Amino acid sequence: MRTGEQVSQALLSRAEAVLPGGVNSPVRSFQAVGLKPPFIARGRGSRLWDVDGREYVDFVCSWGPLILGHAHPAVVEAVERTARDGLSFGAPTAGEVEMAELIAEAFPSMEMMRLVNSGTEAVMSALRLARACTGRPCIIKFAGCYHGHSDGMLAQAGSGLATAGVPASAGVTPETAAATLIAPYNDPAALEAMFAARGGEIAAVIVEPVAANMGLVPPAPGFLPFLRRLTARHGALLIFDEVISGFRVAYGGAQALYDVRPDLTVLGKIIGGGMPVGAYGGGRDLMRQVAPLGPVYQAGTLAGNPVAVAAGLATLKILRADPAIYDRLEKNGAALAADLRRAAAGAGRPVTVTQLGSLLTVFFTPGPVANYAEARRSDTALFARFFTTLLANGVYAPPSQFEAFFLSAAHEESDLALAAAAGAAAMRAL
Ligand code: KE4
Repeated sequence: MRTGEQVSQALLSRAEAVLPGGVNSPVRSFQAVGLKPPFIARGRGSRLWDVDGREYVDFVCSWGPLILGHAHPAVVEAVERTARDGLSFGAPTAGEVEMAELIAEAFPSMEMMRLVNSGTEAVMSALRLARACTGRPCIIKFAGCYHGHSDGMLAQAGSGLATAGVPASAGVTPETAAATLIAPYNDPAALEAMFAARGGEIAAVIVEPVAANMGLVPPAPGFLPFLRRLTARHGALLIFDEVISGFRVAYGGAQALYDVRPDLTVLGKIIGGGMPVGAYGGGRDLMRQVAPLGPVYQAGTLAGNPVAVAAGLATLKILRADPAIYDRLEKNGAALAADLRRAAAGAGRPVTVTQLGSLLTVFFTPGPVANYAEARRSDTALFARFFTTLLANGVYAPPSQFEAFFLSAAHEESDLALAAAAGAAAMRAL
């Protein structure tokens, strides 16, 4: 078996000639941790193998979709079986109906929905629908929350007390960004002030009900019910972006966990089981505004693709049949978080470890971490050194301080023990 990095490095050289940064999504470049990424050859259960034969315990799980672990036999079988009858028809199929019915059962707020190909596409469509239904132009998002790369969501806080967004990417126009207002997460007073100032222009508030794109930052007690009351009071829609939290923090997502009913929900990742599927949905009164019934256009060649839906359906059916999975995810997530806290304390390293179910983040700051400004106080150079030692010890963690570890149902005691030992070595080596 080859060791070292020869094959990965050769592939990266070729990749960099034809793909920006050698990758098809920026975070995969490992730029945030100052390393070259290993190219992955295969995965099974909780494990990954790179093209040079190195084995890892995987805590990225494709950034969330693989809650059952890699290459789950039932998921692979569903894909193989479906593909034998054809890959795509551009026509309605039974699988899409079954998928929508299953999601509607798990998420009662989603009486009607549309399947699309990614979380980005689902968010983009939900925002268009919110603007159409309210006749208002502005969207509130929270600093540190990520909702995919549609233009309006690539907006960041401007200078001073300005709440109107400024472009967070080249190619996004100032006018587009300015229609996105940026609020601090977990800050009711700031939201009240924004609605007092511009409530009549605000179509919706979009929120990660469990934030995981600034690292894991759970909602403060009462924050989500507050958002529900505030938006209802001002005639704005509440949109839960549950692309990560949906079917992860609970079978019914964060809206079940916190008992808050949004107007629209966005899903992705797990509902595709590793294949490209997104969804947005809500009350029938809203969703009937979507073409061909209503004036809000949204379409997609591969939306509801039979093979992708088969992978998602197989995944959701296993989760539905075994609710104990969520107890195990919480137990394992809490155990790993405790081990990492103990390792940091043993090394005299002040860190803040957040954990909720199968999600966790080690922030290299004394904390607290309740919003993006506080998350940004983390020492990203220390995180990069922590990450590097984990990787050298066979632990494939998310390559950024501002992402979350993902555990799967396939992670066993031995995986957690390996991660705890690697974490302790990494904390000592800082
Ligand atoms: P996609 O378009 O990547 O399917 O989904 C966008 C999206 C929307 N909403 C939330 C809450 C998300 O976390 C995401 C995508 N998540 C990132 C990881 N934090 C995907 C990884 C990547 O961009 O490569």
